[in-house]
Amino acid sequence: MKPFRKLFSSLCLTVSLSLCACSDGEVIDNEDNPSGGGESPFDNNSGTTGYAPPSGCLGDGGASSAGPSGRGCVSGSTNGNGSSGSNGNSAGESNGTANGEVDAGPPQPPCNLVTFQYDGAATSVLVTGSFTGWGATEAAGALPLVEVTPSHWELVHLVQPEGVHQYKLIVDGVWKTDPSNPNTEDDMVGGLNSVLSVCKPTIGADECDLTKFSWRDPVMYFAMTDRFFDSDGKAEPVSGASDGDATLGPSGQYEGGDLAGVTAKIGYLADLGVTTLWLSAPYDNRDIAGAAIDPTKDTHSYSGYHGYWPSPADIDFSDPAAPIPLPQVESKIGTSTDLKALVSAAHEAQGANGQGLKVLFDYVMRHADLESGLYDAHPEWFYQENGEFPLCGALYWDATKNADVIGWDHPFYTTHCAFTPYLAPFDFDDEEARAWSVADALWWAREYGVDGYRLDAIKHVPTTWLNELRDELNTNITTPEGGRFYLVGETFDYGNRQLLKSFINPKTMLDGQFDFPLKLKLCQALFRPEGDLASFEGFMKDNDTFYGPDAIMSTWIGNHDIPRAIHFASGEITDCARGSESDPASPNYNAWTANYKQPTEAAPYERLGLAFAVLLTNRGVPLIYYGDEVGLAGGGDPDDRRMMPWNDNALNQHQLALRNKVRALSRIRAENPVLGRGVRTTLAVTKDTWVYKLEGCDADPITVAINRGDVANSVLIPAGSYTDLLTDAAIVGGAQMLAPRGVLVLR
Ligand SMILES: [Ca+2]
Ligand SMILES: [Ca+2]
Repeated sequence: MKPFRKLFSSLCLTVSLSLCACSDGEVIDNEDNPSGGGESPFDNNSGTTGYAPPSGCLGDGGASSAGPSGRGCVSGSTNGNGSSGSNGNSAGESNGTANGEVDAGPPQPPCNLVTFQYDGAATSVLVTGSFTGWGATEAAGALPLVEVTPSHWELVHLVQPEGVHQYKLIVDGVWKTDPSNPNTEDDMVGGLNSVLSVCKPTIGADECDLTKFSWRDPVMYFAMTDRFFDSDGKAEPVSGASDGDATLGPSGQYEGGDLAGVTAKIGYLADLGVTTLWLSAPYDNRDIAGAAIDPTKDTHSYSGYHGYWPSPADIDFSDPAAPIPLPQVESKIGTSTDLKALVSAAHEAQGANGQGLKVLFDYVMRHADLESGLYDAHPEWFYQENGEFPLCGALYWDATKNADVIGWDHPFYTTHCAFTPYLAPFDFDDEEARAWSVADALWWAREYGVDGYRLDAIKHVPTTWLNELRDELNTNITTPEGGRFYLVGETFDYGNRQLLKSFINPKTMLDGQFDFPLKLKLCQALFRPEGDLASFEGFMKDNDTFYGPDAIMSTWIGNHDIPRAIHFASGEITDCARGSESDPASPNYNAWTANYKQPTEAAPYERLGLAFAVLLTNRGVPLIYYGDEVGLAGGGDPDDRRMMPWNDNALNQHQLALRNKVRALSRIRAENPVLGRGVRTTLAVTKDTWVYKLEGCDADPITVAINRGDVANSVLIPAGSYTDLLTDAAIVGGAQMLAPRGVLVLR
C-alpha cells in the first residue's frame, strides 16, 4: 500500500464515473456501469427524460437507488467554472437552462454528490482516494460504506473539490478498483486506480458573445511547409539526406514545398473550413544531413525539412525588440518577407466563420544544432556530462523507481537529454539559457504577429521555461485575439492524462495539449470492430472536464509522428497506439516501406469521416493534419509526410467524398460556435450509435447522430423539425435510419 499511497498524491491518473445532468434531463446510460446497469429503475438509454429518482435528482440513476455505483449529478446551473468553483446560478448561462425544455422540478442536489457502491460479502468496505487524502483506515480519513442490504454496500458522499479524483476501495483490507466503475487509469505502481469526475463542463459567461472569436471555435490545420505546396518548382536539397519519391512514399530530403506555397493555398484552407493554421517550424535549421535517432537501426540520413533542428546564430536579445543579428527564417523554404506575407494572407483571408485565419508557429525550444553559432558561443547553456550530451535513448538510474529508466521518461534526463548527438540539449536550469530561449520565442511571436504556438516536445522542458514564456507573453501581448495567446503543447502519451494535465494552466503554462488519450479512444471506438460508442461516451464525459474548465485541448486523429489515420481506419493497423517504427527488424516496421498504399474501398474513408464528425462537433480545437482530409496514405515517419496531392485527378472518389465531408463539417463548426462552446448531452448511446446534442449560449442546439456500424442502424431523434446541415434535407424527429458509418448533423 505504502508506495502507491505516496505516489498517488502527485502522480495519479484518472477518468470518471458517468454523470447525469439533472437539469436538462440528460439520458442516463448505464453502459459504463456494467455491474449495476440493468438494475436501476432509472436506467434510461431510450432517450426519455424527466425521471424522478428517490434522491430528487432528475435523471439520476444512482444517488440513492439500488443502481450503479458512484454517480454525481449536475446541477441545473453553471458550475465548476474557473474561479467560481461552486454550484449555483452565478454564471448566468447554463448547460441545462438553454434549451428551455426543462421544468424547474425538485431542488437539485449538488453535482458532486456521489454514491459509492460495492456488492459482495465482506466485513468492511472503505473508499479512499484523492478526496480523502488516501487514508488507509477510517481513522486516517477513509470513508466506510454501509451494508444496506446483505452483501450490498453503499455510501453517499459529497466529493470535494469538484473535478477529477482517483480512488480505490478497501475491502477487508484489500485495495482494489471499484468494480462498478469502468473508468480507470494506471496508478503508476503497476496497478489501476478508479477515476471519478464530478460536475460537468460549463460555459463561461464571457464565452457566449458569439460575434467574438474564441479559442474554443477554431478548426486547426497543420501544414508541413516542405511537404505542402511547392510554389516555384524548386527544391534545395542538402547533401547526403536519404531521398525518396515523396509523392508516393518516404523521403528525408527537402522536397521543395515553401512558404509562398502555403500562402498560395490559404484560399483552399479557408474554403475547407479551416480557421487556424499551424505552420511547421520556420526557423533556420542545420544545413547538413543528420543520422536517425537510433542510427544502428535506422540507417537513413535526414535533412531538416521538418524544421525541428533549429540552428540559431549567437543572437543578442539585450534589446528584446531588436536582436542582433536578426533571427533567420529557413532559407530553403523562403524568406522573412515570405513568412510575413503568409501570416498576413492568413489574417486577411475570409474564413468560414467570417474572420481571418489565426496562425500558430511550431516552436522548438528543446535543442539547438551542434553547429549553430549559439552553441559555439555558449556551450555552457547546454547540458553535458563529461563533455558529452546524455542521449534520451539511453538508460539512467532512477532512485525513485529503483530501476534503470530510459532518458525519454526519466525524471531528470527527460528535461536534460539529447535527442541525437548533433542536437545540443538546452540546460534550462541555467537562467541565461532560459532567458535567451524565452526572448527568442517572444521575438518570433511579436515580429510575425502570430496568434499562438504549438510547443514541441513540451514534457522535455522544465516548467520554469513554460512559466517564464507565459509571463513574457502576458506582459508583452496584452490583447491577444480570443483573450489568449494560444499555447498548445505536445506530450506524446496516450495514457497518462495527469502528465498532460500537469502542464496545463492558461494563466501560467499551456492552454491545452494535443489530446493523445482521446485519439486512442476515438480510434478504438470508431475504427476497431470491437469498438464501443457507449464506452467512448463515458470517456468523453469525463474527458470534457478532466483538464480543467479553462483548458482548451486540441483534439485529433492524425499527426506527423504516427502512421496516417487512413490505415487505422482501414484496419491495416490494429493497435490504435501504434507509432512510427524505423527499425527494419521490428514486426511493426512502417517507416521506409512501400506497404502503405492508398486504400481503394469506401469504408476506411467513411470511418475517417466519422472520426472527423466526432471531433468537429465536440469541444476542443479539432486538428486536421494536412492530407488527412483526403485520407492520404503513408506509414510511419517519414512516410506519413508525403507531398500533399493537389491534382484531384490523382484522387479516388472516396478521397474526394471524404474531403467534401470534412469541408462540410468544418464549415458547420465555423458557422455554429455552439459546437465548440456548448455543452454536450447524450440523448442515446449504444455500441454502434451515439446521439448527442450541443447546446448553450442561446444558440440553436445541434443534434448529432452517428453510426459506427457497417450496417444501417436506427436511432431515435427527439421530436421536432430539423435541417440536416450536411445535406440541407428536412428531417422530422423520430426513428431515423443511419447509413453504415453515417452521420446526421441536425439543427
Ligand atoms: Ca520550392
Ligand atoms: Ca538552414
